[in-house]
Amino acid sequence: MMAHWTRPLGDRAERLLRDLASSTAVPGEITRLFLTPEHRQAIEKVGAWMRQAGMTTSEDALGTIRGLYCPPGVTPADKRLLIGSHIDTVINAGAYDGCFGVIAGLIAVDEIRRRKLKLPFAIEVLGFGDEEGVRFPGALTSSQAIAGRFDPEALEKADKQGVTLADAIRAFGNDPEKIALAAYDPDKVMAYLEVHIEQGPVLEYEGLPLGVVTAIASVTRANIRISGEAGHAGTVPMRLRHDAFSAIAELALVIESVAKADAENGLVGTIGRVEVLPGAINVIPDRVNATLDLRSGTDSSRWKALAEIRKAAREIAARRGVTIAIEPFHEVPVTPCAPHLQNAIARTIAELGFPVLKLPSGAGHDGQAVAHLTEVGMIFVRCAGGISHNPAEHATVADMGLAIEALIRVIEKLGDEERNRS
Ligand code: HGY
Ligand code: MN
Ligand code: MN
Repeated sequence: MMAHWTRPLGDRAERLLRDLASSTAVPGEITRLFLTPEHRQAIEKVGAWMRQAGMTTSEDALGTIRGLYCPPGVTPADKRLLIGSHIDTVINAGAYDGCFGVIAGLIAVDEIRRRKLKLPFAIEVLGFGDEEGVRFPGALTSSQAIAGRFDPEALEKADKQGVTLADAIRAFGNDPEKIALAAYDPDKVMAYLEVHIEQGPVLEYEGLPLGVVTAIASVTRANIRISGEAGHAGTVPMRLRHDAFSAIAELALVIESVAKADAENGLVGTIGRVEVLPGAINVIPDRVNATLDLRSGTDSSRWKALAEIRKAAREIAARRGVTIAIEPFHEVPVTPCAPHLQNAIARTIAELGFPVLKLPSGAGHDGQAVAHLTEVGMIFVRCAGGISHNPAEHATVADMGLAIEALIRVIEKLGDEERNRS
């Protein structure tokens, strides 16, 4: 019965998500990269929904849209609970990754206001714009900024069109000089909560709508640059070739076997992009630019895997007469979720009538950056087939309604904890 009662919350979320999905670079699919016109449109939509939910809105220098709600008796000078996720997407994305966490936050605030729930703190909902890190090298830049951890060197990094982050910020109507103002005072922040689809198959397999996240996996993102020797595809015998593509192909299989060998730590390795040059059908490739995404549930197993991959790369390079450079450009350690937040989420899921499952996140989240500012808690929502970063990504209205009700009840629990503390 409880699930039925929360369904209207999910219906509302679905409507807003469908609207948000239409802010895209490519009609018919969802592609919304950082600091693009479609990102601007999404900010306008989310800002309007936040204001309709009784929040006052602001936008920081990196385009994070913020909605602040002060319950009766609370002022903006008081401590605030942060709730957030991201509204940027990967290419040809699903409609729920990130966006549902922002929509869930604003609907939860509207419900808290409607139910006249008393809280001893303010709530600020944040819609980050660069969690995916698809347009510029690096990721989590907007959530790093609120945590006071933005790296100014990122401003000079360029996208594929050669536009630097600094220029993109200015073209977006903001001022890179003001990024430091985006940072919160840690003493004024209570905690950060993020609701996110699981992006994996576990909750669906266990038949559960919600889960408690224990930690967010560690990640290394690296560029792999290979240099060999171009040659005529018809005249150079195989034994005399220095084929850059054959080298990346061999290294890719090594990465796959290294990851498969450490499934217990949840090690995964992915080569998501390979550029083969010069790219002519009858020329032996002399250059390859590829990307490596390496993740694990422990930092030590990720470092060990990276060392094995580097060792194999040295052997392949020597044998094939090519050079192979593996250049990490983004590293995030394992991010644990705060035990007391896990506990509040677990008690809430049990209250809603479901078994409590605690699980790690293989996907990265803004919480990895916000963890440098405050304690982080995450609620996972079941998604169909565990599919994500794919237009087939889907969460049911029923599960989204339960997730929003759970978020509201966790906020209430944090209010009780805060009152008992003071
Ligand atoms: O790549 C990730 O794990 C996240 O979806 N950005
Ligand atoms: Mn996400
Ligand atoms: Mn994602």
